[in-house]
Amino acid sequence: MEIQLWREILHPYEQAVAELMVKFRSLREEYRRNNQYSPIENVYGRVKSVSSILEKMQRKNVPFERMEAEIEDIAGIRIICQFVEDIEAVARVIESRTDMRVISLKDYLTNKKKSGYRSFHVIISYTVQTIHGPKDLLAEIQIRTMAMNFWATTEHSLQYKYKGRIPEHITEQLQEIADAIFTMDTAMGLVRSEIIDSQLDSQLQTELVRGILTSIENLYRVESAREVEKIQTEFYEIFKSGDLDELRRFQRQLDIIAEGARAQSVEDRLTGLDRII
Ligand code: 0O2
Repeated sequence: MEIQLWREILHPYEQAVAELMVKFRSLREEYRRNNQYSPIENVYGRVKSVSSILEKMQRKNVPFERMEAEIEDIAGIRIICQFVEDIEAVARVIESRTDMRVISLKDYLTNKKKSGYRSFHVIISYTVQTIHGPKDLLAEIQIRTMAMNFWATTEHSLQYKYKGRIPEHITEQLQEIADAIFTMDTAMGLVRSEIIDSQLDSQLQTELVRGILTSIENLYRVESAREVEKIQTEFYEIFKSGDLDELRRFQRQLDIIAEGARAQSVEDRLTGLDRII
């Protein structure tokens, strides 16, 4: 197969990876904007390299004409979660979407691989729009925790170093580490709600402060500098107290002041117009 042809074959996969990354990242942003906990912590994506595709085809005895049907991970998305419990939540989100169709699931969480590998894989069918019309292709979404990802990334680099023949004693150590990581992940699950509450509070504080600062900036246009300075000092005092309810109340108060100032400036303009007419 010529280089040019590979580029043509892989282009829709590049498009799919780019689109899917945008979709999953904006899902995460949407949760955060709504001050909800996001089961998605990070999203990565890649198109499999030609050499890796060829190696897999060789290993699995796949002819070129069956490549797109049988190599399911030419387009690969990796979704990283904080907690094991989030993995199922992400899988459910994927299943409920209308812009992708689940083809199969591989549960390496309950059935870890012999290597110690743990992850949840969802194979989807996804349609990209090309200049030749719509094209359906397969993509693999790997969902795992940060700790599982740490293990898999490290083990993957050893696979590369030892060309798939990692010495027995290292393999055993890796299996033990994988189990220790799973024990740690499970223990983290016990304090999940505590951690989520604290993260949501910090998220909320960031959003409130951002809103308040924008309101104060806007007030500079309609209020005297002295008045705005007073408001700013009050904001610093409330911020120092760390009281989120107070911050929320302060933001509402600022909204009311801004609304009043806006109404006043419209009235002033109308009065000015009256005078001209
Ligand atoms: P890359 O570089 O990530 O593309 P397989 O026969 O296991 O190679 P299969 O049957 O198509 O592949 O599906 P499977 O088992 O779900 O594996 C697909 C991908 O999962 C792999 O792609 C890896 O990314 C990951 N994976 C599976 N098993 C392991 C493992 O033991 N260790 C690590 N680190 N990753 C694993 P590729 O093509 O191997 O690699």
